[in-house]
Amino acid sequence: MGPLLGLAKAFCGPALARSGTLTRLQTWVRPLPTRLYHLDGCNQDVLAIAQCLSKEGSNVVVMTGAGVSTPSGIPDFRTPGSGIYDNLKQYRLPYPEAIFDISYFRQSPDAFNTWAKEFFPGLRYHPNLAHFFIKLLHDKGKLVRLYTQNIDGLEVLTGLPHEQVVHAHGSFNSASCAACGQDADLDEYKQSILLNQNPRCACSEKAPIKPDIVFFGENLPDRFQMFQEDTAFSDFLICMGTSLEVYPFAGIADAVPRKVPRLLINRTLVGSFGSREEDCLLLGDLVEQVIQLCRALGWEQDLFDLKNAYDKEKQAGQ
Ligand code: CNA
Repeated sequence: MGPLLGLAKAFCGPALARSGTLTRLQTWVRPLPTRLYHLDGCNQDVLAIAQCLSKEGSNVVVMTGAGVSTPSGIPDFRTPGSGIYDNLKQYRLPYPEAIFDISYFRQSPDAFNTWAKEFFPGLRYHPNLAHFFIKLLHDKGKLVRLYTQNIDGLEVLTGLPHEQVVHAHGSFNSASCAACGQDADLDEYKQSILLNQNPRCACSEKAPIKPDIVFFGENLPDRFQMFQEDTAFSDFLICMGTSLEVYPFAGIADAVPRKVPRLLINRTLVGSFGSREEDCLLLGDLVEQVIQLCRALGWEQDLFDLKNAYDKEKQAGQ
């Protein structure tokens, strides 16, 4: 076991210590004192940030959350008014997180299946400039890996190679029984969901089938462990569109060495950003901030070229 995994286990408590694997948890057991988080502690000068990324960043680790996909029309969890947690009344859930809770899903899959029908990847939503910025980092030879909490698959639609992405909370690329784990036929599963059915396994428990996304209380995929090596050798971290409230994912931001510059692009200051000398911050709308940063890097045209090529291909395919 690596020292960082040991640390994660020490913080995340008995669930991890018991299983030897990393389990998706809703909150951090021991948050850092809030006085450490301060806007003033961050470099907010976009030109200086671009210069630093140009100069230092040849091994960039990117981490993303639901905020990266809100400009594509997919609501996040926690933005007041539009976030999923504020719009759950129709599902009559006992508590908001139940929609992604494995125990609740086994009893009542309807809420999740209704959500899945609308958000099934590749049907209604398309990548936006924030996703293409990550592809651009890859094209420029700077990206080590993207770690994403998102299950919408939009980052892959940009053409980012699969090996460059870790879907920390799984994806809709496969489906299986929530009880016996038997693989399900993905096309059949998708058709049933689109027809408002609740697909079930033929096993003795007749348990509901779920896509292989990681619910609260389930283990993260083995590939997530790559973050230990990736962060150890990183020279720049970019964190975008996440509240950093779900662990162990959020711990990636703290796993990079202290001398490594960390850039947060988000509407609000989150996690431990502001507590380190090298921390940088671009506060506000993600897409606007990404455009500003690309302009400062001299990459703006490249960014729009990627998006335009995608849009053209999409139109040709219709
Ligand atoms: P969250 O807790 O809802 O946080 C989102 C963050 O992004 C917040 O800090 C927002 O302020 C910020 N944000 C939202 N829109 C913008 C914007 N346009 N510009 C700048 N900042 C913005 O979401 P997290 O990802 O942190 O929560 C973790 C969960 C959410 C993950 O496990 C996901 O599985 C889950 N989720 C995923 C999706 C998806 O796949 N697109 C959608 C909803 C929820």
